[in-house]
Amino acid sequence: MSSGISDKVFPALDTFRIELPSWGFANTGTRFGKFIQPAAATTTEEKFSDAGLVHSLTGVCPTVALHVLWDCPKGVASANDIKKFAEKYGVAAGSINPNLFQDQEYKYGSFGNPDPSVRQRALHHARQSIEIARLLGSRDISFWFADGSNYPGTANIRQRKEWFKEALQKSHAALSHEQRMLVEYKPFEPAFYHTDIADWGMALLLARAAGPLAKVLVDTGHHYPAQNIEQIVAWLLSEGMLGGFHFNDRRYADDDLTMGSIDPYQVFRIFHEIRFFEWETGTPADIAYMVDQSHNLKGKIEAMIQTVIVAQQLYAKATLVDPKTLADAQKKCDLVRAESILQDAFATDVRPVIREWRESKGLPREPMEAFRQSGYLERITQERAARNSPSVSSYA
Ligand code: RM4
Ligand code: MN
Ligand code: MN
Repeated sequence: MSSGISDKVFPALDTFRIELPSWGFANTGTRFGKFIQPAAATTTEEKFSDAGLVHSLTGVCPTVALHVLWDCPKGVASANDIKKFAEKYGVAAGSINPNLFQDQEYKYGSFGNPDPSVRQRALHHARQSIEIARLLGSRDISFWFADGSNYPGTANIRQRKEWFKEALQKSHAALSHEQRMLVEYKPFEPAFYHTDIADWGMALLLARAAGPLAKVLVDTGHHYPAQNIEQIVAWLLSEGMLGGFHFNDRRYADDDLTMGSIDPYQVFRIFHEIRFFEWETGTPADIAYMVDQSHNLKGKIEAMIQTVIVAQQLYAKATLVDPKTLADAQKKCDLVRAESILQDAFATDVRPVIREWRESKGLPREPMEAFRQSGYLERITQERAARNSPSVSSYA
């Protein structure tokens, strides 16, 4: 491997971290059915165990995102158990995701519900989630809302926007200074006529209104087909408002497929915009990279290892873009040269240098192989099969 490549890739991989979602290890499905996996995690502890294993094999996933309703059944009182799991399995609690969509009360919305008592209940849950995050030392509280409506005329869109603003401001007031609030958007589903926070512009306005610790979260699956996500990323960066990502891939809607499985060039272009911003400004972008995937058919742990491997590859490729040469080509409107810089970087096989990087860190050169040889899957399949036969623990 030419030392030119490793000079760029090694330091980038040294800092690249990606957070795994607890729900990615549990049984999930579609609204048409759930296919149970005998090895799926059935408890929060098992999710930590699986996430810890992925981290031990890849070295780049030190935190696991938690969904309050699914992972903190005792609410704030669950924090102690979680600290123990974190200690035992070597992965810390990461972003805390309030659940403002699954309870019956939220049928007509949470922060946007016309009933003030439901809005109050949602706010209480938001504050509890912030408290759980504080107890766990988690920085980010990541809000996603299912709020919206299915039919024209059934919701007061402007009024709901004001309710959202108010509740987000009140939630923001509960944050401590080291914490952040991330506001996620989604154009449709489960609501099919209007979603209260449908796109990045709405999320940006609400985050700005909420307060200085609020930023926008970009879930790559939450866009209309063909939308230019890297442009959204570039704009949010230039506004100082990009807080984090939920990575996944999609073909049609919010498909929650493996990152980079359908359009790896898209993810590469996102990473490139971030690195270009960092080069121009001389400051590292403060972005939480998180995975938000739900593998219904693939083995959960294998799919997660595959995700991490692909994420590293695409990030490593983005480091091969020489920003100075690119800036020069852009300035001169040398279109083919500028475009080729991206294409050449993307076409480079970075797998050998990543193997070298892993070796230099004492990590397995091939994490997937190491997982298959570890015997972990056989062990958990035996341990969990009986518990898994009837259970579906989340609906992500
Ligand atoms: C949503 C969104 C959220 C996730 C839920 C379960 O589509 O992506 O981030 O928490 O699904
Ligand atoms: Mn998401
Ligand atoms: Mn989603």
